[in-house]
Amino acid sequence: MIEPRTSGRHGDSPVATRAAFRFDRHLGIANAHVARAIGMALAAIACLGASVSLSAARHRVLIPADQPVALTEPMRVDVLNEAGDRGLRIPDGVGRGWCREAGGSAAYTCHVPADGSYTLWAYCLWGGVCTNAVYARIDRAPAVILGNDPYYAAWHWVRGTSWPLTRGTHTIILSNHSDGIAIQRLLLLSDPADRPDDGPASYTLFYDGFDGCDGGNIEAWTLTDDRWQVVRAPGQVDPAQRVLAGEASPDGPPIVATVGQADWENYSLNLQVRSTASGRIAIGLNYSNWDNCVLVEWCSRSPESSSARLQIVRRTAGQSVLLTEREGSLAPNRWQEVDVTVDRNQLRVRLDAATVARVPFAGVLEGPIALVLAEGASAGFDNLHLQRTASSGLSPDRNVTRKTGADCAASRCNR
Ligand SMILES: [Ca+2]
Repeated sequence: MIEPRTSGRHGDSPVATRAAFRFDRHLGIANAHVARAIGMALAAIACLGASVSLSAARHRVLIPADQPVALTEPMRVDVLNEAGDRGLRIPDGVGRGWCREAGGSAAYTCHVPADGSYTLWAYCLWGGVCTNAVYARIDRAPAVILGNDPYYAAWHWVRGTSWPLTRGTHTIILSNHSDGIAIQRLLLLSDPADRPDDGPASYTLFYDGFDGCDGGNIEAWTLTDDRWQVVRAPGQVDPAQRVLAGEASPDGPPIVATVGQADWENYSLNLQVRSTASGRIAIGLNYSNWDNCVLVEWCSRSPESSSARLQIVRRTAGQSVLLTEREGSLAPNRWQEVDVTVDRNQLRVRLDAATVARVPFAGVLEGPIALVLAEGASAGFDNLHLQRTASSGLSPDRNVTRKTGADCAASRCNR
């Protein structure tokens, strides 16, 4: 069993650049069809704050984004495509809210027909890796980030946070997180398994491609030491891509990179990994701390073992229980994709879409995750994506074109 260092600090932020957001005329045409389809599907409820009851306990509240009750620059109501659909836009280059370069907000009122927990969805168009989010809050609740998903230059639904709401009138406020964004509709759904009728949907809980315009991405992480770096990695298809790379010493302690919050739950994990030196490469799940987590570990051949193997280990109060062990390894110097999901009380690990391990698992993936390197291992990680797992068999719709995102052009915030 590998043991980590316990000290932690944030890593250096990547200097990055920022993509110009361009409204694509062809995109406008293509998405006009989607928009019209959605418009017809929702025609019965297409009025400000209108709601329909789909069953006794299932409600939808649609809020067209072009009808704010209050609006401050640089947010504006604009025509968003060649079909003439209108909505909310923050033009590109007017300032990023999260950097406090600009403000801007839009307020909407809506009527909620019954008490319940409502999930906010928004039909959005993001420009790129630096222009893919807004802040959203309702009434006096704290603002949360809506978006930060890796689907660019294509209209799609984004699943946001959920709020407990009482029957009656509420106010949703969107405010400037990133410039270069557009939103056509907001939708509150009382059933967590419900989703908008049409159009692709993103269930992103957290995404990091380490190409951040700002250094903000890596600041979400806690790194044990400077053996973790965000670097331009050889071997990526796009040489401008940055990745999180770590290099453990053969004799030193494991190095660990963690990200996540205690209230993250019910998600699946997808990431890319490229092993560049053998040793132990692990993904820590449900990572309260080193003594309390589940480890998916690839272990190289060693004096103790004649074969490379994959282990899944549950650690509870520092005690380890081996859940499964089988032969298997990561290919050297090649990007591979790892999926970890929990479904029907089984934890399943897939490598390049092939199932490589499956073990009984009570509960869900929840809380932070960790990347661990030990015994001389080095590896790069990229495109770490946590997606909310819908509770009733819904799976994330991955039909949206997944672009790597243009490099961001401006440096980080001046803070
Ligand atoms: Ca990347």
